[in-house]
Order: sequence, then C-alpha cells, then structure tokens
Amino acid sequence: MRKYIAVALAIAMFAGLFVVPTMAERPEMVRVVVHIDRSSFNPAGVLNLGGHVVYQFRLIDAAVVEVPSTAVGRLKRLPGVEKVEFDHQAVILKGKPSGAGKPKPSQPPQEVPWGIERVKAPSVWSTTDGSSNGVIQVAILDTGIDYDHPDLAANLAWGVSTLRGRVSTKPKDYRDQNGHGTHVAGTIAALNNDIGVVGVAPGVQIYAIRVLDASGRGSYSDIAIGIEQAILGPDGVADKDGDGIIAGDPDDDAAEVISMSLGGSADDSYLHDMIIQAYNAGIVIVAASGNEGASSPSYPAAYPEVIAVGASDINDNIASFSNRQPEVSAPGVDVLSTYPDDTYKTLSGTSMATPHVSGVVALIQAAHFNKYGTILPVGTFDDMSKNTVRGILHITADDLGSPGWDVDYGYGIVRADLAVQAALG
Ligand SMILES: [Ca+2]
Ligand SMILES: [Ca+2]
Ligand SMILES: [Ca+2]
Repeated sequence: MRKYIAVALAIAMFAGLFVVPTMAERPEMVRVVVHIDRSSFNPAGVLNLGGHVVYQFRLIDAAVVEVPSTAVGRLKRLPGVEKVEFDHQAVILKGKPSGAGKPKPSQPPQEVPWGIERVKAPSVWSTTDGSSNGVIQVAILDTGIDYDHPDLAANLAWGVSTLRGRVSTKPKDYRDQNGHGTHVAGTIAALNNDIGVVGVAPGVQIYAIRVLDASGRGSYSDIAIGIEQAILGPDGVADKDGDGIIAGDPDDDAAEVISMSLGGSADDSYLHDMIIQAYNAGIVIVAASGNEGASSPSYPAAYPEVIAVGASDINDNIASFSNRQPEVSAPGVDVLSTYPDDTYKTLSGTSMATPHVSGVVALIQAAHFNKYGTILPVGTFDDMSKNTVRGILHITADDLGSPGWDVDYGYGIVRADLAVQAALG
C-alpha cells in the first residue's frame, strides 16, 4: 500500500502536480448584487442554490446575495431576478502621510489647519458653526471613527458599520482601524475648543458610517448599503411623517450631506440607483475625484448627482495626483486633522479635500435652516443660481485657472464665507 502511494506521488511530481487534492472541494462563494422584481423574487430560490441573501435593499429594487461561483448562471434564471452585477472594490483616496505629522502623545493646544483658514471657515462661525438643533447631519462613509477622540466625540451623533453586508451599530464594529475616517471626520467637524484642530463646521453632527475595512478597502455593495443607512438614519425609516420631505425635515433623521473620500473604477448601476435615491431625498453628495492624476473623476464622484472634489495645496496649485474635471476644489495637500488614539496627523489626497467641501455644504444648510426653517435644494453641475447648494458653491468659489469652470479647478476653491452669505441673502 505504501509502495502504491509512493508510485502515485512520483507520478504526480513528474507531472508537475504538487497540490494535495481535497475531498469534495467546495466552490468559492461570490458576492453579487441582483436587481429584482419584488413581487416575484423569492429568497428561498437563492437558498436552493446553496447561497443566501446578505442584505435586501429597502430603497432600491436590489439585494446583495452570496452564492457558490458555480451557481451564478442559475441565479440569473431565478424568478424575479432581472440582472446580476458582480461586487466591485473601492478604496480610500489618500496619499502617503507627510513626515511632519507624527502622532502626538498628549493633547496639543488648538491650531487652525491651513485648509480651514483657506476656505475662510472661521469667519462664518459667528453666524453658524453648523449646529442646527439636531437637524443637519453629515454622514461620513469611510473606515469608521475613533468615537471617543476628545476633539470629535461630542459631534458624533450615530455610528454604524455595513461591512460585509452586516448592519451593526456596536461601537466596536464602527471603530476606525485605519485612521482615514477619523482624519476626514476632523476636517468636517473637529471641535472648536482649546485642543488639537478645528473642522470647517465645528458644531455639526456627524454620522460615522463604516463601509471600508482596516486596510481602507471595501465593496461597492457595502457602500450602497451605507448610503441607504444615511437616508434611513438611526430610526431606520426614510420619511417617518410621510410628508415627502426627507433631508432637512426635523421629523426625520436622514443625513443632509454624504461625504465619500473613496472611489473605484467600476460603474455599477445599483450604486448609481442608490445615489439617485439620496439625491432625490435632498441630500448633497460629495466625493473625492481620485488620486491617479487621471483626466476624469473616479466613481462615485463621476456621477452627475455627486460633487467631485479636486485637491489644492497651500499655494493654490492643483495637486499633480488630483484627477481632473472636478466640480470644485479644496485643500488636500498636507492637511492636519484628527487621528485614532486621540492623536493628530498630516495627510494628503483628494480624500482630504472632500471633507472641506462637505463641511462648507453643512454650513450653508445649517445657516439656511436656522434662518428660514428649510434647507436648500441640491442643484446640478451647471447651476449658477443662489437658490441651490451647488449653484452657491459654483458662484462663490475662488475662480482660479482659466475663467469659469476649467479642467483643473472645476469652478474653483470653495469659500465658506461667501457661500453662507449667499445662502442667507
Ligand atoms: Ca479642537
Ligand atoms: Ca418627512
Ligand atoms: Ca437630518
């Protein structure tokens, strides 16, 4: 018997096979998003294929499912399944940390980061710091947050993780194991106290929605779930009082701004469908244009409903890494902000530019809400009116590069002071 095995092994080695064959090898499980007809789709059909439904979307007709790779063909033929899309990956859009920003062991006295000064946020705070009796929230879809950071904690209104399709509000599940999400959060909403840094809108509430893992990667499906969570809010209902108003409604708890310092190269229709849902709910969606120095923004920034943000440096030059054709620009080189374990760090990327714009949008909406009791409509890419958020961003930006919109700066570097003035005018 032993001889027999030895011979078999020798033959196998001769043939170049050095892999031990396993008994009844299980096919790899793949995660896909199925577009469904709700009236005829039955999750039992997925179970029969050896898979399961991971998450059923509530605001779009789609579900995240996991099936054996060998069953994808049969999944497409199930009743009520209209289309199957593979799940793609997205990543954080930051550059390498600069040498200047070593983690600091104890709380340093507050300094105002150059980018906060550049967008002229401090001059707005006597009018509004983003606080609004709990109506205006910025949802940050990222790697989570250092939820007890002393320069952030008071503004954190809700945390949730959607990693791997599982919605959890346990702090250990949305804790930032990367640093990126905590950094982005600080640029939007670090507290105006005597320590650390200060954000663009130091009085605004934030929702930390963890859609990316410790390595800064995540799937499009988890991002789509994260956007749905930002619309539903902590109460889990999109429009509780049924008046058709979602963002800006004191009876609802949807985010008014979604900030996404992330991107990927794939264009998946269900992610776009969910972004359209958020846009139609009145939520301003802001995303990083990308760090490849490419001629156009990555996804989701490339969608027409989303404000694509490019990165500028302290001399108002557009960073070489910043993807071209943004809608607007903001500081994104050598940006100091909060970091996990109660520290601070300097990072670069369109990831760092994006929260400057999200913060300015929060200031616009808080100022408008506090004065008029309503928020402004989102607006469009071409909008040049004072009656929408995007129109205000466009007409009040510092118009650098060639006059008007250009491929490097978009409409220019955003200005919180002029934007809030326009919103109140
Ligand atoms: Ca501070
Ligand atoms: Ca409502
Ligand atoms: Ca809200």
